[in-house]
Amino acid sequence: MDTECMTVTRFVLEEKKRFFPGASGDLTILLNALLTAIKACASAVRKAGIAKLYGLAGSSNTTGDEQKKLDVLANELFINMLTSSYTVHVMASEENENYIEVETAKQGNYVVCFDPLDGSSNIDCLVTIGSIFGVWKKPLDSKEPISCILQSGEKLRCAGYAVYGSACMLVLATKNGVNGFTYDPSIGEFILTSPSITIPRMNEKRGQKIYSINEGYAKYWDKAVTEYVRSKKFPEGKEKPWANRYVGSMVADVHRTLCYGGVFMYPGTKEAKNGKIRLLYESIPMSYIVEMAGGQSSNGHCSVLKVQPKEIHQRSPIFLGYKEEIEKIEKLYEKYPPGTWALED
Ligand code: AHM
Ligand code: MG
Repeated sequence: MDTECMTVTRFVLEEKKRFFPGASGDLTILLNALLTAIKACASAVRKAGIAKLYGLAGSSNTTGDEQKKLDVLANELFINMLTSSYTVHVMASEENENYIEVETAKQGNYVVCFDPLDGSSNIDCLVTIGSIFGVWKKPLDSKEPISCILQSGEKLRCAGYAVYGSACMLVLATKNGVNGFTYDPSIGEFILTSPSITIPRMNEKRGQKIYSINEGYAKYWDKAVTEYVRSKKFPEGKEKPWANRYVGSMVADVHRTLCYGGVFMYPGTKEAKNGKIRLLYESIPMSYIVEMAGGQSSNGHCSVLKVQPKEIHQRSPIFLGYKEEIEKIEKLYEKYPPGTWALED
């Protein structure tokens, strides 16, 4: 056993000492609260079948206790752990229509937006799911909770995701870099296993040629996306076609993109002009992580981090992965602006 192991708590504390020696330590406490929620989610995901956490919420078990669906449980864990950390002012969750303001006695100076359990359609069939979060500082001049929530990705302090896959990994990004910690259930700790993660370069050996998109919606794609995907399937000359991988859990698809390279896309379509992925607690944190790891994000026009959110549950088209490929997509959107459809009705 490694008696010198770098746990995520130790890592965060050491980062604080190195880069922010005068800081209050509140962000460290906040991250610890998130870790507790994530560990509890990881444990619930592992035993969901036997604990009867699958399916719809609202049913009762034999002793009359109310049983909570996995995503309801995850949401309560995130809200309760963050509230009791005394570091959060206001939060927003995919599961709550409105923002959640922490009671005055427990308020702190941070703002957290999260998707407690992303990939819900994959829960019941045991495919990888995850949790996503972004952490901002409460702006000094903001009086209204909503203006604390509606901040762009350029103002993020840190972001991360937990992937509940064949192992559980926490990927944490700050402006000092991106690091991956694998959960060791035998000691209940996340251990640094992937230090200083960078997205591979397309032409380097570990950089794979993978495009990731729900091809089932091809009928509704615009011309830019249609042209781009066609160029991956039918490349010119001797170039080989790219592989297609699509899990349908953003955390899993983005994690693969970070590890192997490629391009992940959830574009706007004729049916859903802004796509499906939510800006504040899905697109922005994931884009921040990918950009901090040397990749690029875009909404088809500019980096997702530059977009000023206007609503809590706002959706946005998203493209992320290899920089040069995202640039190609943006060029295609210049040629075929959004709303230029590939197929007539
Ligand atoms: P959810 O937050 O309701 O789980 O939806 C978000 C998920 C993403 O994880 C994933 O990328 C996307 O939905 C898949 O959607 P689709 O089935 O339309 O391809
Ligand atoms: Mg989600």
